[in-house]
Amino acid sequence: MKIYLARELQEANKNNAEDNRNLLYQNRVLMINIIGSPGSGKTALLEHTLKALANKYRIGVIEGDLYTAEDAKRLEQWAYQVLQINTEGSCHLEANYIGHLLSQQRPSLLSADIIFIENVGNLVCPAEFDLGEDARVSLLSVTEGNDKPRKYPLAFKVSDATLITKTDLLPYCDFNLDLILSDMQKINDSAEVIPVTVKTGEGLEKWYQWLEKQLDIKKKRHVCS
Ligand SMILES: Nc1nc2c(ncn2[C@@H]2O[C@H](COP(=O)(O)OP(=O)(O)OP(=O)(O)O)[C@@H](O)[C@H]2O)c(=O)[nH]1
Ligand SMILES: [Mg+2]
Repeated sequence: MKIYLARELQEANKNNAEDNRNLLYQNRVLMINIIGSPGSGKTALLEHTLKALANKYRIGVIEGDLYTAEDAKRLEQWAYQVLQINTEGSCHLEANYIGHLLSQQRPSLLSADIIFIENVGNLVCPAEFDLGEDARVSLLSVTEGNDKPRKYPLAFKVSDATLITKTDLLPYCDFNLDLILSDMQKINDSAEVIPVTVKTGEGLEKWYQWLEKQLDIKKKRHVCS
């Protein structure tokens, strides 16, 4: 019975994700779903990204959090709009939450150029739920240890890019970047892996270039259709 319900839930999520994808396509908005463990640096990355790109693009953010709006408050001064979803204890976002927000609660968010979703901090469940995004980005901080790609492969397998965060802490952590890069290659050889730190800004330019490439890909899809 449990297996049956889980399958039904996944099936419904898949349909809702497809509806979201169509809505985003019609409105020419790029949506990026950011996943990673609690504290891996998702909000810090968004703070820097918004600061760097908000004068060039209209950027909306959907913040997924169990109970608080603390991350949303950190971002609102740079964002076109920030919307908070509190899951009340659930460990991931689902496509119907995003669909409800975009089609009913706040359709004006669809006037953004980019919508970032910060998923609930968790390396397991968010990997299982497609939200209808154009691209998924996973974060792995150097403080989390060498074994995470092997222990939580799905998060990296379903990602279009992985950011290795907090690289300023590499001298103090037992983290082997070469080993991680080789494991990532085995799990998903098409995802770009970008080491970054918000402390010095090293690597962020490459991340912004990756984002702009996604905007170009989306634009070309419209031209070709
Ligand atoms: N040294 C260093 N610290 C960082 C970096 N990025 C983030 N941090 C710190 O890591 C902690 C967690 O960062 P957040 O951005 O809040 O992490 P998060 O992934 O959004 O966390 P949750 O939303 O709770 O899942 C904060 O104290 C940040 O200042 C970095 O590049 N270098
Ligand atoms: Mg956060």
